Amino acid sequence: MTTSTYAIAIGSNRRGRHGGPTSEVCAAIAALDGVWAVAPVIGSAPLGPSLRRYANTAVLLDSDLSPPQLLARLKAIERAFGRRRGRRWGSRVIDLDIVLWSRGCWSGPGLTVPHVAFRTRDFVLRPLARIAGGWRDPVSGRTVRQLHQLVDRARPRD
Ligand code: PH2
Ligand code: MG
Ligand code: MG
Repeated sequence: MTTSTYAIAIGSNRRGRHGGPTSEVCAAIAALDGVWAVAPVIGSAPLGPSLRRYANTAVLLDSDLSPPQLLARLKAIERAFGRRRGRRWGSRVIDLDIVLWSRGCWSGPGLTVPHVAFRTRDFVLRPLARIAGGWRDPVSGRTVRQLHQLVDRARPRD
């Protein structure tokens, strides 16, 4: 496959061998190939059962990999960082999610692109809007900036 661009959301709310969540996020960015834009790292209140706050950011990268090939690479990095599969949404050293792909939509076993829930998540959209505000979601037709404005208006402040 020829080169395409991906938006990847990154999150951590657990210490790992690199340090606290922000250090884990930065180490994960360094482990990714083809990164050409990095959003500021934000702190965010946990969505779901975990009690620990998250460090979140987003990056843009260019890759020759197909979405399932890139997903396999992201999972390998998660494993190398000591991520364990456990309770859904349990605390994690690192989480790497494919959010958008420059070729549009992909659907296969265990992977849907665009990410099924990114449109309602402030912790994905706020960083992503800083580096890809004009990227248009092929499903809703809204840009990342517009999607972020919609969730930001409804967001409880933390
Ligand atoms: N990721 C989750 C569940 N909840 N909450 C925040 N604030 N940030 C995350 O990255 C996050 C979450 C599942 O991937
Ligand atoms: Mg996630
Ligand atoms: Mg994930």
